[in-house]
Amino acid sequence: MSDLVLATRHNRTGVLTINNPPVNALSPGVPEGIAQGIEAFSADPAIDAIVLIGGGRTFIAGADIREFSKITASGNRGRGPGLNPILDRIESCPKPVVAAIHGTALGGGLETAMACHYRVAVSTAQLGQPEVKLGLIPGAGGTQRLPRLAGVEKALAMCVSGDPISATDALQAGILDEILPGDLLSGALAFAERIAHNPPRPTRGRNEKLPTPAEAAPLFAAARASARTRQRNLIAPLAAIDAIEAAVSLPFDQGLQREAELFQHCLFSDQSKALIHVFFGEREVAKIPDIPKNTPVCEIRRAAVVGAGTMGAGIAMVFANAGIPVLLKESDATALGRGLAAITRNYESSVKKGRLSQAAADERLERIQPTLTYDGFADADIVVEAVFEGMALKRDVFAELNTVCRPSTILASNTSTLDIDEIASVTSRPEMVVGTHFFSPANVMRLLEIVRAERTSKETIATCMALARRLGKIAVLAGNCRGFIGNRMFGPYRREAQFLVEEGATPEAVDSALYDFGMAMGPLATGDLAGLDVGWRIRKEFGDLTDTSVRQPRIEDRLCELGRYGQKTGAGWFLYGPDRKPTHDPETDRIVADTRAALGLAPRSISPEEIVDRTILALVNVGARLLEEGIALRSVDIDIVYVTGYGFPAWRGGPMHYADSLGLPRVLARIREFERLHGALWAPAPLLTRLAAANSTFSA
Ligand code: 3H9
Repeated sequence: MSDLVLATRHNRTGVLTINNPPVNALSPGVPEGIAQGIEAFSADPAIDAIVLIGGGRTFIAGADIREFSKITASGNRGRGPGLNPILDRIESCPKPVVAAIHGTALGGGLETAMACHYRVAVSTAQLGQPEVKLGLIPGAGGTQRLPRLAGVEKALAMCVSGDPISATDALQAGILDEILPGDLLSGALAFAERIAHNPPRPTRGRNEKLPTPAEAAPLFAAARASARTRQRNLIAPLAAIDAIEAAVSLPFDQGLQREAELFQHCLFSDQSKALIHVFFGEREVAKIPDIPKNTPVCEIRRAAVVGAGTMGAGIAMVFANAGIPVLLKESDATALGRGLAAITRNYESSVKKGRLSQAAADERLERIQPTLTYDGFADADIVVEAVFEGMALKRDVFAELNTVCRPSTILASNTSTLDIDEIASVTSRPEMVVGTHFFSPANVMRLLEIVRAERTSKETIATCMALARRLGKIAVLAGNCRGFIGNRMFGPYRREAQFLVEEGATPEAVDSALYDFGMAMGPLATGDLAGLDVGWRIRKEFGDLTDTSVRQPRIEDRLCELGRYGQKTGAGWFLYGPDRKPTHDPETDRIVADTRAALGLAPRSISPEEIVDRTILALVNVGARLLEEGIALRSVDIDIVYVTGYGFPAWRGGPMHYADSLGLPRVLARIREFERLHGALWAPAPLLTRLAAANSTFSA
């Protein structure tokens, strides 16, 4: 028998322990090992019941996701019957089989557990069918067995959202038979002894919770309507609904057949390839080639934030939410009061929405200590500066922090664009200075760009990467340049959006083309949300407004001159009422028309396809430059920045994956066309030219 599955005996119970660290994925050898174990114990007269349990930290976290890319790369759509014959073997075992669950039973892991006759778990276990998050549906009977155990409504909720549920929830739903206190294996053995002589109860035959097709029809209609709006553009949620519908309308084996067809369709889709790229990418970005895993890190017990504006207040909440006490400093009492009021409102709203208990909210609020002085900063292990975006002010703050903080305190700047080397130069500890660029709202957005300056030490970076994980963030390491990865690319993206308006597109047409492409929001409405004045101030700081060497976008500067900063002033590109929904503003039309006239541009008709290519390929071209300059370590780092911080659709995998999927020769040809029409701003990045010539990809 394979050493991935260990068979042992405990009195008259056979135990199969899966040993495939770290997450006991169903890699080749694991399902076969389980099947062999079941066979052997079935045939053994000294065994009455069988327990299936995970070794290490978890039950089975699902199929081995790496295997999927091998299947799709082989192009073999006629994949064999997969896991089903093995699950069939478990389900038809004449002796009761008990799944004993700790950690997570996800995807194929839950499917395996559901093929067992009983399921017990520890109270901290989580169960789920997360396949949709990978652009897939459960492919080993999950859509057929789950509705039989938990009913159609619960099965729909789990398979369509992909979110895991707690053991308590699973017990109530009928997925679990018992939650065991104490040691899982001992509890499961006792349970197995108790039920050893019960007749096995195959899940496939438990039809009592299945409604008739007519009864279930409204549930499926509602699920489809909700998926179409809440999971816009995604094919897997709808496929999961179709598969669960088959559980209601077809006998079990035909239902399995239907599930297999839908699974295959999803597996070979571009969406699934992109989502799997994002799954591994989110983990890959934590690995920094020149910073080994064993690099020493400092323990972060206390933090401090300077600046209680939108970003500072949000960052203080991030620390408090992770259990880290934090000082929040402002220079004047009114601003501090405003920051604290915003934090309090935020926690109150979470309590009202049922996302947080009152006690937890109080505890978090207590961890945030407001202050008008630097008293207590000497105890902080890290300070995050989040003051106004201007170099002079940042230099003053860092010079002061350098004197009030211990020499071992990490000094981090939340700047979104400014030079970290220059900021570090005013301190006597440049090795402890780093950029930590949070995204707004800081307590919600998952991305954290960690910016490595010339002299930032490996320990400082390793500490910040580890801290990010503790804060629940996905950290991506960026080099030091104007805008780092995210904003350096966002500049040309938004520049092209504005040029398109100057050339003839309406602001609505630009935003809707990109929304339809899958972006969470159009680029112009995004500017209105972030505040157009932010970019304007930066453009002034960098002298862009007077730079005549390249074409400059003009409309947004004009909007700012008129005090139209976006949502916060009620108008920017669009007009905003109390509901904050963008609506058409004739005043913008006038400003656009005046700007076009001043620039001597006659408006032309522009297709949605051109809008997408001009903006998205601008991202790709700068992305290629960032790779060449070493600002981004790998193309996947750029993808993760865009998917987690800029609303780029995960199902397109990020801008660089998207370019790879189009084919780089095609991308280059389009960029060359734009260069011919629009000049030097579109000069293709040399890396792109080289890769396209070799018909290669960014990820290769
Ligand atoms: C499925 O089951 C389809 C079936 O319906 C059909 C079957 C025919 N495979 O996340 P972590 C790696 S689809 C391969 O850092 P955590 C991961 O890349 C699958 N590798 O740990 C990382 O590697 P590295 C449905 C996997 O404690 C390491 O394990 N299941 C898999 O923060 C540690 O991972 C899912 O979608 C895998 N399935 O979180 C579950 N899972 O160290 C996906 C993990 O080299 N997994 N790895 O970077 C998860 O959600 C989380 O990993 C989990 C642990 C919650 C389990």
